Amino acid sequence: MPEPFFTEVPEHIPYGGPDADDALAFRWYDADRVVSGRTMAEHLRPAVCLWHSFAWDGSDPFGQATLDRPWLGQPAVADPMGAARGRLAAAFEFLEKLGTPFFCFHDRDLAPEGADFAESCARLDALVDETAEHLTRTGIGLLWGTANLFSHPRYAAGAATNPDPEVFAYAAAQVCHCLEATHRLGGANYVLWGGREGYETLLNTDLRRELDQLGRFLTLVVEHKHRIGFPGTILVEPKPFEPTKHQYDFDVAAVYAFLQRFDLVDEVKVNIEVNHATLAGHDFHHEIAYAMAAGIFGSVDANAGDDRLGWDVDRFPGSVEQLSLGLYEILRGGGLTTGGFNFDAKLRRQSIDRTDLFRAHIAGLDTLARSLLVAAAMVEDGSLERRRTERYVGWDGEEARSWFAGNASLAELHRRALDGGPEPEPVSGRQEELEHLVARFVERAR
Ligand code: XUL
Ligand code: CO
Repeated sequence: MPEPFFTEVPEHIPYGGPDADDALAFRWYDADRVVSGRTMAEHLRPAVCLWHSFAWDGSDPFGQATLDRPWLGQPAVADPMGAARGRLAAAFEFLEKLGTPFFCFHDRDLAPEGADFAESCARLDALVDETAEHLTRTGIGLLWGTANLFSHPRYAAGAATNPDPEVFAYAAAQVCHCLEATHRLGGANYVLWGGREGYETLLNTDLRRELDQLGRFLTLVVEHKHRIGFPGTILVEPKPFEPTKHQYDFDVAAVYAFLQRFDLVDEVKVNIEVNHATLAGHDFHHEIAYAMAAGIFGSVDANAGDDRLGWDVDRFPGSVEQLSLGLYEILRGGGLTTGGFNFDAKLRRQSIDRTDLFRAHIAGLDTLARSLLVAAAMVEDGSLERRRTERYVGWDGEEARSWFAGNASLAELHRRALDGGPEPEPVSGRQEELEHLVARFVERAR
């Protein structure tokens, strides 16, 4: 076994309860606590992402690396595979100590790109074998795998939507390999986030063609999933922009329309990221509710943003109210199936202590757990549901039901109004009361 990396952290982060003062203890996340018939871990299926936590060095567009990640930088140049193994060992030490049931990765978070495609595959395979050993030893599972189709310069103009078919073919080969790796590791889902599937300017972009390419690409992925017998869910992660000016998977509604056009609604679901919802001008609550209504909800990326920054900071989730409302929709829809809650907990550039990574994840998991308590209480209490249902009670009447079923034409409804049909009476939406009610659940969650 390699030397421990997180030497200031005990073997296991304990559950200390809401009044715990210890920064390295959970106050709300108690993995085995049963809430509405399932344990917290079963409800949330939380996952640590390797990307920003282990494969990012703290550099930003204005400055160099600040974080203590001994497997990046010079060590990665001198001995890329040794460095990658060191990183994987540190990641699993972290996962075991934190006690989360899942992790997730981009292919390039596990293994560095090689001199050619064959070497990249061989490197990934070697690290996947090593990951499989870590999974057997620890009992940790894989929530999802994904291919990084956005960092390498070949993808600057997109992967599936690139004007050059050779890039399309290269990306297809990379996804093929990563999907098989995800399958080998028992992954519950496979994610496609189209970071560069979009455009910088319409002046050089054939929008229609690029969308068709994206549809063809996703269809190939779905076909391959069935060919290899991957039982997991294929997930698309919407995001409106960044890094590209406009991304085709803009929000849940755009993805839903796209899936319908390419006849993929029954094959693909969405991975909804909290801050991507905000960037698209929506509430997280909206994106979850929309996906639920469309029957394409799959999983959550709980990365949060900053209220005043219009870009993606991928930090740990910190708002109980925001997550409670999303979780409320998920629970009233029956809860998660193959999905989970992943988050990056991308640190601020000044958070240079190794232990900061634990603090961020503990805080994020506590936010998720507390939100789960709030959401479960709202579902069990039932008064929000009742009030929503009551608002539509008029539609239970026989006449209204027949209109809904299509048994009235526009002209017949016109005639009905002329013949003295009743003047509708406005009623209060009672929004203040509802918001006050939600506040009560947030206050009382224990
Ligand atoms: C980028 C992002 C990614 C996806 C996976 O904004 O959210 O981490 O979750 O590629
Ligand atoms: Co994400």
